[in-house]
Amino acid sequence: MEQHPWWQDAVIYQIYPRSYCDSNGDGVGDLPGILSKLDYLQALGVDAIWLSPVFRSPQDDNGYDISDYRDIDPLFGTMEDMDRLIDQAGRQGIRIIMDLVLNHSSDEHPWFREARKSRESPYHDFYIWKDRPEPPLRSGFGGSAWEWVPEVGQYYFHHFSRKQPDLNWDNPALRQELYAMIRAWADRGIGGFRLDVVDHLGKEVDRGVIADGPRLHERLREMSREAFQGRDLVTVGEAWTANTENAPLYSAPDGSELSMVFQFEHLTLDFRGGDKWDPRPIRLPELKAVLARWQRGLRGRGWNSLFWENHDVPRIVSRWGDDGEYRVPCAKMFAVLYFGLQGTPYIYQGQELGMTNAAYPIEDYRDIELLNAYRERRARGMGEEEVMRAIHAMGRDNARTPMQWQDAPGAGFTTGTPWLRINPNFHEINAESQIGDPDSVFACYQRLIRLRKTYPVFREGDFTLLLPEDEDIFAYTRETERERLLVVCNFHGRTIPCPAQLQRAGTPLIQNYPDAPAGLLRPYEARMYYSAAENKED
Ligand code: TEU
Repeated sequence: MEQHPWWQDAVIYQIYPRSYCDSNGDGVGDLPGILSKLDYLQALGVDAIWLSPVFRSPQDDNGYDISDYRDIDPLFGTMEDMDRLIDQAGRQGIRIIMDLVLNHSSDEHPWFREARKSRESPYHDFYIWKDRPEPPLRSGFGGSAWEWVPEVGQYYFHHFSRKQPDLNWDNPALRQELYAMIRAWADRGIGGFRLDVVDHLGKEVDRGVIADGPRLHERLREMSREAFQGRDLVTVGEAWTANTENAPLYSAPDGSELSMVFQFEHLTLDFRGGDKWDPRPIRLPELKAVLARWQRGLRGRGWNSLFWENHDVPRIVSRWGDDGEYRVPCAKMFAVLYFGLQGTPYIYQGQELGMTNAAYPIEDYRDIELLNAYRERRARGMGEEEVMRAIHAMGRDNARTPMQWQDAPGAGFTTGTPWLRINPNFHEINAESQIGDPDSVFACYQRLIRLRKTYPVFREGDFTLLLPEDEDIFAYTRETERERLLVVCNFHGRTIPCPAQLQRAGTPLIQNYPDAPAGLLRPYEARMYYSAAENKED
C-alpha cells in the first residue's frame, strides 16, 4: 500500500480552552483542566487536539489577539503546564495542534507598542500604516478598519477589532520572526498548527484585496519551507475563501504549502446574500452539490478537512437539524454523514455529546463580534426581536458555552462562576450520562472513529453521490477495488420511503435506530454499510 501521512487516518478534536474544563475555580477553562480530560479523549479515540489559542493575550477576542507568541496566558496556566500537556498527551497517543494567529497580533504585543511610538522604529513596518484611512475598508467586526495613532500621525489597518492590528507580511523581517517562533514550538513537541485566516496573508490593502491576495501562495510556500517541512506536522489553514480551484494549491500532496484547509462553502450556504446575520433555510441538494464537488475536486490533488462545527459557527443540530425531539438521532446522522467522506474529520468539543446552541438574552453574551453586531443593528434601527433572532441563530457564543461534563452545579466544568453562562440543558445533555451508554451520541462517535481506523476505504475510497436531486436523502458510496461503503441518511425529520437501490448492501457498520426495516427511513435515520471483495455476498 502507498505511504500516506498520519493525519490522513486521524480524527482531530477541537478544544476551545476557556470552555473546556476549569481546574482552579476561576470560571475559565485551563490547561490543567484539559490534562484531566485526556482519558476521556483517549476513550473517544481522537489522534490530536487542536487547541484554540492559549498564548499570552489581553483576550479581546478570546485569545485570537496574541501579545506574546512564545508564552502561555496565565489565564490558562504556565509553560510548564503546556509542556506537561504535550508530554502526557503524547504518551496517550494524542498530538497537540496549536492555533497560530499570524494575520494580526494584539495591540499590546511589544512589536505594536514599539510600532506606534515612532515611524523610525524598526517595528513600525511590522504593521500596515497609511496617512489617510484609504481605501475605506470595513472591519469584519464592524466599524472602520482604520485606527488613528496621533504619535505617528497615521492610521493602522485592522481587519478584526482595533485591538488586532494586521501584521505586514510584506516585511521579510516580520516573516522570519514568525517562522522562528513556529520552529520553537515545533521543537517543543507540537504536532501541528491550525493557521487562523490563512487566506489573508497575501493581502494588498492598497487595492482593497484582503483575502486570497496575489502573493498568498508564494507566502505559504515560504512558510512551509522555513517552518513546516521535514517535521512531520499537520497544518490546517482556515480559509473562508477557499474554493475547489485553489484548494489543490493549499493542500498540494507534495507538502509545499499546508496539509489541508478548512473551507466554508457548505457552512455559508445559509448566508442570505453573503450575510451571516440573515440566515435562510438551505435545500439539501445544494449542500450535496457543494460537498460532492469538494470530494471530487480534491481527489488525488489535495486533502479535505471535514467539519460541521467550530467555535465560530452554530451547533449543527440547532442549525440544520433538530435539537429537540430528534436531537439524538439527528446528532448521529450528522456524525455518520461526514465521517464517511474522504478527508480528516474534526470534532468540536461537545459535538460528540450532541450539544446544542444556547439562546440567551443579550446581557449573557460575551463575544466581541456578537456584541458589535447587536449594537450596530440596533443603532441602525432594527427591532430588538429581529436582532435577537439573528443573534440566536448565528452568534458565536451559542456554541462556545462551557462543556457539559455532568449533571451537577457548574456542569462539572467549574466550581466557580463560569465566564459564559452554561446551557441550561446540561442536566440532560452531559458526558457522564453518555459514557458507557452504547446508544449515546458519544458511543456513535467512538465507533465511527474506530471504523475509520479499521477500513482503508475511508481514506482511499472514490466518492460517488447518489440521488443528487433528492430533497431528503443524502446518500453516497465510497469505493476501492476491494471495498465498498454505502452511506444513507435521511436529512429531515419525517419518515420517508427508502429507494430500493439504497437498501441493505453489505454488513451494517452503524445505524442510529435499533432496527433497519427495508423500505423506510425514519426521522434523521442514518445507515452505513460495508462490503469487501471476500464477502460481497454478505
Ligand atoms: O475567524 C476568521 C473569521 O473570518 C471570523 O471573523 C469569521 O468570519 C466569523 O467568526 C464568522 O462569523 C478566525 C477565528 O476563528 C475567530 O475566532 C477570530 O475571531 C478571527 O479569526 C480573528 O482572529
